[in-house]
Amino acid sequence: MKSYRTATQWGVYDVCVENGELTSVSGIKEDPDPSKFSSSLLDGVHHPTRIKRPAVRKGWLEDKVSRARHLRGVDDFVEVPWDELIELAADELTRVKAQHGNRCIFGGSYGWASAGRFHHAQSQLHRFINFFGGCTRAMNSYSTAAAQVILPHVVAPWEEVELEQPSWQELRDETELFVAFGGIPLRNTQVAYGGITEHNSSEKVESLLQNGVEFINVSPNVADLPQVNTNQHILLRPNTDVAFMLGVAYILEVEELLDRRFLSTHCKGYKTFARYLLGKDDGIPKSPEWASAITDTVADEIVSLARKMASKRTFVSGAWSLQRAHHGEQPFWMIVVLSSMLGGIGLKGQGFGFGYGAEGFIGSDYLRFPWATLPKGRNPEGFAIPVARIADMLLNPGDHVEYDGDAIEYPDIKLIYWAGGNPFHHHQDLNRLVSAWRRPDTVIVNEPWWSPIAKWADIVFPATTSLERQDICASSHDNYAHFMERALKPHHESKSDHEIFTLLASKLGFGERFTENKSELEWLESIWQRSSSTAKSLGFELPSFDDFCLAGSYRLPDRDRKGVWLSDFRTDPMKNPLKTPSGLIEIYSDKIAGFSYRECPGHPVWLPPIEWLGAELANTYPLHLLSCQPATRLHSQYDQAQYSQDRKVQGCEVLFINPKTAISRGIGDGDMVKVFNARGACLAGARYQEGLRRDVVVLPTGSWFNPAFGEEHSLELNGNPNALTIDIGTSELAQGPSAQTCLVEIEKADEKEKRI
Ligand SMILES: Nc1nc2c(c(=O)[nH]1)N[C@H]1C(S)=C(S)[C@@H](COP(=O)(O)OP(=O)(O)OC[C@H]3O[C@@H](n4cnc5c(=O)[nH]c(N)nc54)[C@H](O)[C@@H]3O)O[C@H]1N2
Ligand SMILES: Nc1nc2c(c(=O)[nH]1)N[C@H]1C(S)=C(S)[C@@H](COP(=O)(O)OP(=O)(O)OC[C@H]3O[C@@H](n4cnc5c(=O)[nH]c(N)nc54)[C@H](O)[C@@H]3O)O[C@H]1N2
Ligand SMILES: [Mo]
Repeated sequence: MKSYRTATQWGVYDVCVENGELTSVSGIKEDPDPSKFSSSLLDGVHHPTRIKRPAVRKGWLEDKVSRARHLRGVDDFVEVPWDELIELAADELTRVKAQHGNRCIFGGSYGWASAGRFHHAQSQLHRFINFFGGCTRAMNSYSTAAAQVILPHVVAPWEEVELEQPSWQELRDETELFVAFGGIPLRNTQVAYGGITEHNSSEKVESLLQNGVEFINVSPNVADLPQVNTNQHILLRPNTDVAFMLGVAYILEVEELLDRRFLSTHCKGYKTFARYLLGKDDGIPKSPEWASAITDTVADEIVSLARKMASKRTFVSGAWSLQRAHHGEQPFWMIVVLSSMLGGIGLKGQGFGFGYGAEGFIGSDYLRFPWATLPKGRNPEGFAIPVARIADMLLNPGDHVEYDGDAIEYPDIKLIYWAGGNPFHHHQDLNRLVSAWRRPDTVIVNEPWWSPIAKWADIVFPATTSLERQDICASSHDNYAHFMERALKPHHESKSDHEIFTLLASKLGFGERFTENKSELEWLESIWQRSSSTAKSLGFELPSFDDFCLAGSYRLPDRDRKGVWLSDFRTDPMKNPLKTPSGLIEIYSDKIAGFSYRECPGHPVWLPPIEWLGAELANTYPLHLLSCQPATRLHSQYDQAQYSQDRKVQGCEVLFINPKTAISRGIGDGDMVKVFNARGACLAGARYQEGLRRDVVVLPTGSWFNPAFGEEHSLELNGNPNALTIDIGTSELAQGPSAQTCLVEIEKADEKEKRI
């Protein structure tokens, strides 16, 4: 038996291996609270769903003209030797490039893949494809697309907000009142992009509670902050946070509880916004009564919360999910405006922040060290679409999409290459994606498992998992770097993404440019060397690469944080302007107003989403579906493993439902239900949950997409919420995903449906 160190995006683990099989997975001593689903590796890595050999879809191989595209997703695969499939893929890439140009290759390949700086699947793909002449890429993330576009206009670049916003320590010591829109769902802090060493978010929230910080959870679900008392929850309708905040802002304005000085010295456009707030032009004062009718909360509670917020050192946070909804730019903009009215921005423990409870690194105060990455070169095409507009692009070549002041023309995609992401997990309205996905001539995918993205491909290269290769885990928001050891032999004939692209690059004549003649270990060493030079320039030394490998882990120096985020700006906004056009907080943005967007005017506004509980459609589909992140896995990864499967109902994802809502439909705890709307339907297993609004149901994401008979508009059998969600952009500004804007109805599933 031998022990190896490995790292995942849900923690660092020591794994034991006996006779080529994993026998145990244990959290390392530095981690006080390892992820609950760490055991997934045990049976997940060598699961029967692993891809053993290169494979090609039958219809694609046999029908050279139409490629039997209508069978993509339901067809059989045949195994083909590596050299043959590499040749087929290289020939197809060459054909598409020659006939249609590189822009007709989509290499967006969004997704989380695995931890490790060298074997990062997208980086490997992008390096390969850049040398090949480039491709159409995707910009921004499903996580925070709307935030990434709105916040730089209003206050600061997203990276700055994410990494510089107040730390848990500061909030613990200085905050009196913490108002959390969307709560602080600790299940999500099990993971962090690129890796996480010390899971300590629950400890941190506990320390705030111990220190007497008062929390208010404004969310449709008490489970988003279960630590606090009943009277500290305000259960509002989903997607109505802006109306709620406007009601609060109205009281601040009319009761003169706002910091007019801060608004005039540090912000631009409050006067215009105040006209809207008071209803000067539209005749609708955004009063607590007005807000109460929209949000279905009590007007008096809005009034008293406003007074309390003005009288205490208040911090306002927003969960990322708030902006993953139609008009998702607005709640984040409004949080900045509300905090500006309170006037505490740049003071200790006050102001605003986002995503406390989104990932484990949020609120940490580690040194933000820019670790070196795999050099990816330049995309000669230099062209990208907003990430969540993929189905639109595939369906409407030649059309234009508005995005942040530009009109982007959709290319006519002929070939998709995906490595390290799963659009049949992450995209909305999967029935629509199915139609779109069948348009290109060819889909090539590198994947370890026969997960949905592999099943929906034509050419499938079996990829290794991180346990089958060596790597460095080092994330710019973690306080450690780890050497990831190779614990297992590659599964059957699988190869790392790097080896796959090396074979392709060699076939296409640029193998040496791609590999620089470096071995895996030499690449790791070069990443370490470049990081060492950066460390030197910042005044500290990394150990030698050999010493690092020997030790297994390296802890970065502590951060010497000077001052509070935005305190310089607060002290002197002229000397220390923000990176916004005016250098001030933009409550009104001339630039955004200049775009003349219907769905994103010049200051934050309440715009009813296309679907919500106040819409007429709620008469037909009376429940708001929230599809939060799963507690039992990372997205769709290791859904096949026992840990995730054991927490399902008859193999279906659990749908959380208020007992009263369930009983009124004759649904018992543990019953199978059908969730449906005009876009689709899926099965799920009902679980009663007190403390959830009666008109809201929650179905976590990540069940492997499994439409009955693989057909469009059929019943999805595993409980994937994206069979139901809507595929529209947040607005013309950011074009982010609107997953949280979705009405449905549910009924008890009949016996026939359960048997499919
Ligand atoms: N309804 C709804 N939908 C959502 C969301 C929501 O809130 N609601 N959230 C959205 C968000 S925030 C996100 S970030 C996305 C996440 O969506 P994704 O990041 O696309 O989901 P993952 O399941 O992590 O996909 C990773 C894929 O990479 C594969 N993989 C792992 N390691 C390797 C490797 O080394 N090489 C290769 N080639 N492949 C590998 C895995 O098997 C898996 O298929 O989902 C989005 N979708
Ligand atoms: N275990 C685990 N953790 C994860 C992930 C995972 O797959 N598994 N994925 C990671 C990723 S990629 C991301 S981007 C983050 C996402 O982090 P978040 O976006 O914060 O996560 P969600 O779970 O989608 O939503 C958090 C809560 O917001 C509430 N909410 C939803 N809509 C509304 C609304 O309109 N108003 C209000 N007030 N509240 C609302 C829901 O009740 C939900 O529980 O999570 C990360 N963490
Ligand atoms: Mo995300």
